[in-house]
Amino acid sequence: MTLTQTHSYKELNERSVLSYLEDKRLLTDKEKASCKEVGDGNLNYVFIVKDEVTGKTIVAKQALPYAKVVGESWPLSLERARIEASSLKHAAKTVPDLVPEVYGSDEDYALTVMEDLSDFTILRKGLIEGETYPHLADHVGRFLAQTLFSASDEALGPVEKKKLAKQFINPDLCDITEKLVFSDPYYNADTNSFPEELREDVEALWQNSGLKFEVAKLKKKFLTEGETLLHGDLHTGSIFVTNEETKVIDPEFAFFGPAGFDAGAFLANLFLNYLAQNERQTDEQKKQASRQYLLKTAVKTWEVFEKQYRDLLKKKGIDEQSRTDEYADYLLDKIRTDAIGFAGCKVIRRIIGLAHVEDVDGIENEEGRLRVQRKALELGQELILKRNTFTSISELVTWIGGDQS
Ligand code: SR1
Ligand code: MG
Repeated sequence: MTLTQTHSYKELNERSVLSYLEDKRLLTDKEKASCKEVGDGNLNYVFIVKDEVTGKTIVAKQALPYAKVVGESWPLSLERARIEASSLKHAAKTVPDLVPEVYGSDEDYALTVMEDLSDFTILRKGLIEGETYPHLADHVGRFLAQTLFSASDEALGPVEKKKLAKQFINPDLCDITEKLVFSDPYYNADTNSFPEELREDVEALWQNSGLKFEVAKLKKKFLTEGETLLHGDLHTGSIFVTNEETKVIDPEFAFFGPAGFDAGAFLANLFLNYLAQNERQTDEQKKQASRQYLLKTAVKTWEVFEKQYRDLLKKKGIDEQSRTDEYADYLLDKIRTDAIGFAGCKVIRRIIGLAHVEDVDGIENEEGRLRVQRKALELGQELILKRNTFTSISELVTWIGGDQS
């Protein structure tokens, strides 16, 4: 449901969002409701609203016309709210259980009203605590297979795919990724942020022309290979979990890009947590258990993704050419190789670039934190440089487990 198109944009607050929702009949009575702004991301307001009459809670997410993490000096198009709502609705066609339900969206207000997931935990926070989630790999593997296949040329045919791709042109948010993931970490950019103690390691990376050439190739893929509709920012802060359920949120970076990009982001964040656990967890047994869980999750996610993607190609591939085993082998090799390279870029950006991750930055012991940051820089570079040498994610993970302990 599109709520309305009659107003122009106004930044909402905890009071005005209640009036808005009452006006749109998404709230019984604004005087009998409570609201809290809980957005801890980089770009948006997130209001949790409780209707005290029905007892129901909903989320109202509003995009700001600038990047909250930087300030008004970094303007951003509000189009991303429409893109996020459209992406959630698109994903709901194939994986309705894995995304929050959208109750309404308003392009003028850059607002999406959706299911409240307050009973869930942000995966990043859970993993930092050393929690494990039995269905995570199955769910993320299925999310990747279904969403990536459903918007591909092989599923839709080239004409329908291009019509869909037109709705997801997302220049501002792609520009953020292009800069923060593929460009800025590789030179002395103003946006970079890393401790002085890492300068030597970072400068060595800046001087590694072989690495920078490989990153340039991955950047070119990101810029030009519109293979399918991506989530665009699939880190562990974009996933909500319980023991039973998984919900992928926040697809405001959605666009048509290289199919390996989302898997790469997810793998990178598992690997960063894996490295961080070495310093976070003092109980040796618990440390090994959570690190094993992270590596197993990486492997299983890929296995689930690959199996389901192959099945989809075979059963739903639009033409004979896309249904052969040879073609599936070719495509999945490409997606895996790209995903490993993108994972490397995602690991490096979280150490050198503007936006870091709590898994690493929250390590209180400074020496321990620096050890993890150095290992992450090493791992990121190896993932990029060796991405063509791994024939499976299982092989990659065995190498990580042996080499990066
Ligand atoms: C300016 S936004 C910084 C980062 O936050 C988002 O989650 C994306 O990862 C983006 O790169
Ligand atoms: Mg986000």
